[in-house]
Amino acid sequence: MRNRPVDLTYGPASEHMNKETKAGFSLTVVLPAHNEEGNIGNTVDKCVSYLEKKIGDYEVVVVNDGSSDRTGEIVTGISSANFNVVLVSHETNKGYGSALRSGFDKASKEYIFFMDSDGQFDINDLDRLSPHAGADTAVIGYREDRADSYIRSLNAWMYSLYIHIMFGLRVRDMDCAFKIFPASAYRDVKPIKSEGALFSAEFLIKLKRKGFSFKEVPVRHFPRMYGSQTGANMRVIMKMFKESWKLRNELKDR
Ligand SMILES: Nc1nc2c(ncn2[C@@H]2O[C@H](COP(=O)(O)OP(=O)(O)OP(=O)(O)O)[C@@H](O)[C@H]2O)c(=O)[nH]1
Ligand SMILES: [Mg+2]
Repeated sequence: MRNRPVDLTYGPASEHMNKETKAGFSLTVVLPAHNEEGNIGNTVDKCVSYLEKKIGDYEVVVVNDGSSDRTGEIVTGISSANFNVVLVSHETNKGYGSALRSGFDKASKEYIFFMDSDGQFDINDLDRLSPHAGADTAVIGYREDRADSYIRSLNAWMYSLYIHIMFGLRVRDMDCAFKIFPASAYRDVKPIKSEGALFSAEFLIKLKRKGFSFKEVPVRHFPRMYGSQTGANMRVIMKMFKESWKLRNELKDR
C-alpha cells in the first residue's frame, strides 16, 4: 500500500479498485462519544451508508466514554443489527484522548479514520481526503468555515501557537476531528499517552518525528444540533497544559 493514492470518487469500473474492497483499502472509522444520545444514531447511520457504498470492508468503532445518557444503549441497538458496528465502552468518563486511543487500539482494518460523533462533520467529506491517503501520509482536515464562536476560534489559534512554540509543529487546524492514516502508522508511534485534548497534537508530533508527511484538506463544519460543547472548559485546558509538559519531558529524552 505504500503511497498508493486511493480515490473514493471513482466508480465500480475504476482500475483503482482492488478485488477485496470497493475503495482499494479497508477502513476503521472511530467515533468517540460522550453523552451524544441526540446525535450518535444519526452519525452512525450516515457513516454506515457511506461506508457500504464507498468502502465495503469497514468497521465503525464507537467509543462510549462513560456517558450518563442513552448513547451506549443506542449503539448497542445498531450493532445488534449490523456486526460491522462495534461498541467499546468506558465504565467512567476517561476523556477525549482516552476515547480515541481505545478506538485506535481496537481497529482491525488497513486505515483508520476518526471523526467527532456530534454531527459537526459530514462523513461524505472523506471523499476529499481519500485521494491523498498513502502509507507514509496522514491526511488531516481543516475546517474551511468553522461553525464556532469567536472565542472558540481565538482559543484554537492560541493553542496552535502554543504547540508550535513547545513542539515546533505547525498545522492549519490541529484539532480538526477529521483525519485518515494507515493503522500501521498509529502502531509505529504508539503509545499516545495524552488522555485529554492534547491527544491529536501528540499524535501528529510523534508522526512527524517518525517521518510521516501531512496533507491538509479543507472540510465542512456544522453547528451542533443536540447536546453541548465541552471541549473548552477550564478543566480540559488545565489538563492539556499538564499533559503538554509531560510530553515535552518525554520527547527530551529521545
Ligand atoms: N469533550 C469531550 N468529548 C468527548 C469525551 N469523550 C468523548 N468525547 C467526544 O469527542 C467529540 C468532541 O467533543 P466536543 O464536546 O464536541 O468538543 P470539541 O469538538 O473538542 O470542541 P467543540 O465542538 O468546538 O466544543 C464528541 O464526539 C464527544 O462526544 C470527553 O471526555 N470530553
Ligand atoms: Mg464538537
